[in-house]
Amino acid sequence: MSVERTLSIIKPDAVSRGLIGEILKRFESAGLKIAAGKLLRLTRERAQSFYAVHKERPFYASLCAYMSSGPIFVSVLEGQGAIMRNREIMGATDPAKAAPGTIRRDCGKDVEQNAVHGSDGPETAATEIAFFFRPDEIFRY
Ligand code: DAT
Ligand code: MG
Repeated sequence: MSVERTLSIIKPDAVSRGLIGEILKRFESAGLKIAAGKLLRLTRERAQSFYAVHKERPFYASLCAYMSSGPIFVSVLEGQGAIMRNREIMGATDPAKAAPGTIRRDCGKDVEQNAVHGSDGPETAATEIAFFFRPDEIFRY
């Protein structure tokens, strides 16, 4: 397995409940390094752009309203197989169906307010990292 980078977002529901530290600790405990990070708030338009792949889905408008409702913490995670490793730590999309010990099971509220986002493959990881970070903002370990 090669060293990969993936984009993580700690979503508004988790930031508002003071869970940034708890979630970053889980990434670090799993051996993922934080190569970049910042707190920001998306405009509605930026949220629509980030989730454009879902624009035909019934939950798209609600998702974009929610993702622009407050600050988010975006980070680049780096490590062996980081993309799938992060998805494992996150758990299934719906917190009620996520495995015990996963971030979504422990920190998510419902299928929309599910605490974290993680890139789902190498191409989306590259696109999503570039959506938030310039190359010089990403640390090279
Ligand atoms: P994931 O975030 O696990 O990659 P996804 O890409 O299918 O899941 O969906 C993106 C986000 O959209 C998800 O984190 C929360 C929201 N979402 C997905 N399915 C939903 C549903 N049935 N109702 C409401 N929001 C949903
Ligand atoms: Mg997805």
